[in-house]
Amino acid sequence: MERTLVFVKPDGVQRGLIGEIIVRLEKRGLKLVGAKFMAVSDELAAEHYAIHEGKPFYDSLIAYITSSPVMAMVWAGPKAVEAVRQTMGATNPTNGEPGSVRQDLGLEIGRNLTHASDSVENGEKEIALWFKPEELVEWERAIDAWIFE
Ligand code: IDP
Ligand code: MG
Repeated sequence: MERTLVFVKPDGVQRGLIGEIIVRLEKRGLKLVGAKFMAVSDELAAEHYAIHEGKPFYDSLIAYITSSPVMAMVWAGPKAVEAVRQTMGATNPTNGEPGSVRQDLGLEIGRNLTHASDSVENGEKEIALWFKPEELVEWERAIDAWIFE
């Protein structure tokens, strides 16, 4: 089953929105397979956002993500990468995706509440960067047959 890395960014944690964001992913039918509440080191931030190095927003992005703890999670499901990106919405919250986390709960691109992997390949790389294999849980969910055809 496809997996994706999600984290509730420091603004989501400070605003008390961890639960709200988890509820949306749970209700969608996605399955939680890993979670940890953690501080992000400068090294992890730099590795995770290496692709954005040199961009005008890079320094403020690193400062933002390391400013306060995050809630990191791995979610699984059919087309989990696409489904989670959809639930989170556009990178810029005002780019209009009503019903999405970022549009419903946010206003600014530099305070857009969540991260979600953008491809299956990057998802697996990010999961390996953020989680040790033993931190991921393989489990049977009793309702799976009612969500996964
Ligand atoms: P994504 O999170 O939707 O995948 P990316 O383009 O990968 O978006 O950018 C990573 C993160 O960098 C964004 O979620 C946002 O926090 C921040 N970011 C991207 N573009 C800008 C910008 O133009 N100004 C400020 N922050 C930005
Ligand atoms: Mg991205």
